[in-house]
Amino acid sequence: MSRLYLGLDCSTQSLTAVVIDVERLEVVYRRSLDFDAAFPELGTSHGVLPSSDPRVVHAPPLLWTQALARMLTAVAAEVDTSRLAAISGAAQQHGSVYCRHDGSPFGAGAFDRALTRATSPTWMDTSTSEECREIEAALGGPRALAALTGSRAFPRFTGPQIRKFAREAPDAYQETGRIHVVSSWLCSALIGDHAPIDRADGSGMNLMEIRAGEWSQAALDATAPSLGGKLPPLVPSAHVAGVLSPWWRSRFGLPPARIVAWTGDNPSSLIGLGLVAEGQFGVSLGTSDTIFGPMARVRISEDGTGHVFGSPTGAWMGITVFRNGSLARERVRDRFGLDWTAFSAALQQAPPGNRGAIMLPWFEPEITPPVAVVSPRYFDLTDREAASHVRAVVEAQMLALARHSEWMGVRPRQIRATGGAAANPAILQVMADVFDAEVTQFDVQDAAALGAAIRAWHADMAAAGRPIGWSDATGAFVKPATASRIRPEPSRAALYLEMRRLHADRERAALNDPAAGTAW
Ligand code: XUL
Repeated sequence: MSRLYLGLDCSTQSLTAVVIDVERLEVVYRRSLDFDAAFPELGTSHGVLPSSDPRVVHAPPLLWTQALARMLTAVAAEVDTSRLAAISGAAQQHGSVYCRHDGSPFGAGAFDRALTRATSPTWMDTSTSEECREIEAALGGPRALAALTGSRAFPRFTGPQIRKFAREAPDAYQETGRIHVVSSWLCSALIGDHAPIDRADGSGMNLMEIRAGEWSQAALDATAPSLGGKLPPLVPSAHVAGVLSPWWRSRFGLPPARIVAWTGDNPSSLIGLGLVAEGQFGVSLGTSDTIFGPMARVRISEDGTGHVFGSPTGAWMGITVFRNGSLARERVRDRFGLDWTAFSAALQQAPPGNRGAIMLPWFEPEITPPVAVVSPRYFDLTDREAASHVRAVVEAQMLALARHSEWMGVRPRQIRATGGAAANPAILQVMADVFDAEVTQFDVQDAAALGAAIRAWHADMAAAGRPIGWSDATGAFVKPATASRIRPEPSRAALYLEMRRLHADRERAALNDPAAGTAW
C-alpha cells in the first residue's frame, strides 16, 4: 500500500494542502482555502485585520487554526487517509502567537483558551522601528546583530515585535508562558501540546545564533524580560514533534500520523523548488522579486539588506527581497500601453546592454537597497521609446538581483525561476545573460506546501531508519514546467559584467544625490 504525505502552507491569504504519493511519485491532491472567503465573520481583508495605523498589520491566530480544521475536514473526506504516514507544514515567517504555559487547550482543540493575546503581528507589520533601533544598539549595532542572528533588526521580525508587546502590554506579556511563531503554533495544534520551533523559522526572529542554531542569551536579554523561559526549544527541521493528537483523530477519523516540525514558507519553498546544493538559486518574479539559494556556510550581507535563514537541510539559505517586482514591470508596460506580448516584443527590439542606459525602477519605496520614497531614476535613457524602457526595467531588475545576491558568496550555476513573469522567455533570457547561468522555468505555485510534503516524507524515512537523500527526495517531485532550458549567450557575458559595474555606480549616485537621474 503506497504511503501518502501531507504538506500544508499557511500563507498570508490562504491555506494550501498538497498530498504526495511516494510510490507513484505523484502529487495526488491539492486544495487551497482563501481566508477572507472562508471566514467572513473574522473580518480579515487579504488575510489581515483592518487597522487605523497602516504600520500595524495583525491577524487573528484562530483564523489559522480554524482554517487547519476546515482543511483537514476536506482532506479526510477526499483522500484515503488510512495511507497517511506523516504531515508537515510551512507558514508565513516572523508572525508571533502568544499563549499560556499550559498546553492542555491544544489537546482539547480549544485553541482560543491557549491565547494571552487575541491578535498576532504578521510579517507585514512595520510598527517596530524604535524597537529595532533599541535592540541593535544593545547588541553593538546592525552589523553585530546580523553577524549574530543572520539579519539586522527588521520591524517584521519576531524579536522587535515581542519587545513592543512586552512594553505596551506588560501584564499580558507576563501572563504569556509560550511565544510561538505561526509555524510552531499550527504544529502545536496538531500534536495537542506546545511544539518546538524549527531552526529554519527560528532564524527569522533576530533571537537565534545563526551558526549554533540556539537561542542567543544576549539577543534574548536585549529584547524582553525573561524571554528565554517563554520560547519553545529549537529543533532541526527534520524533528518529529509527535503524532496527530487524539482530538483530531476522533473528530476527523484521521490516523496517528507523524507530525514533523513545521517551518517558514521561504525555507519550505527552498525544498519545494529542489534547491538543496550551493550554486542552485531560486528567483521568484512575483509582486516582489526574490532571490534565494542554499549556503553551505554562513556569510553575512555586508549592506544589511539580505537575510541568512536556516535551511531545512540543516545548512543555511540566503535571501534578498525587492519590492519593485511585477509592479514596476506593469508600470512600464502601462506607460506605453502594451500588453505582455508587446512587452516581450519591445524587450527584444532594444539591444542587450541598452547602449549603457540604466533605469532604477523605484516606483514604490524599495527594500533593496533601502529607498524610503517613490523615486524612479533614468540614466542615459533620454528617448521615450517602449523598447529602451522595457529593456531598461528588465535589465535593472536582473542586475539588481545579481548584484545584491553577491553577498551570498556563491556563483549561480543554475537558476529555477518561478512566479508570473517567469512564464516570459524573453525575460528569462535576460536573466540567463545577466547571471551567465542556465535558467529553467518551474511552474510551482505551491512550492511551500510541496516542500512541506517532501519534508514530511524525508523526516518519516529518517525516523524509520531508512533515510533518503535530499536530491532524491526533491528530484522525485520537483520538475521543470517545460523541457526548455534557457542558456546564457556567451558573447554577452563581458557586456553584462560591465553593466553590473555601471548599475552599481548609478545606484550609488542615486542614493547619494536625490536629483541624480530624476528627469523623465
Ligand atoms: C520573509 C518574509 C515573507 C513571509 C511571507 O522574510 O517576510 O516572505 O515569509 O509569508
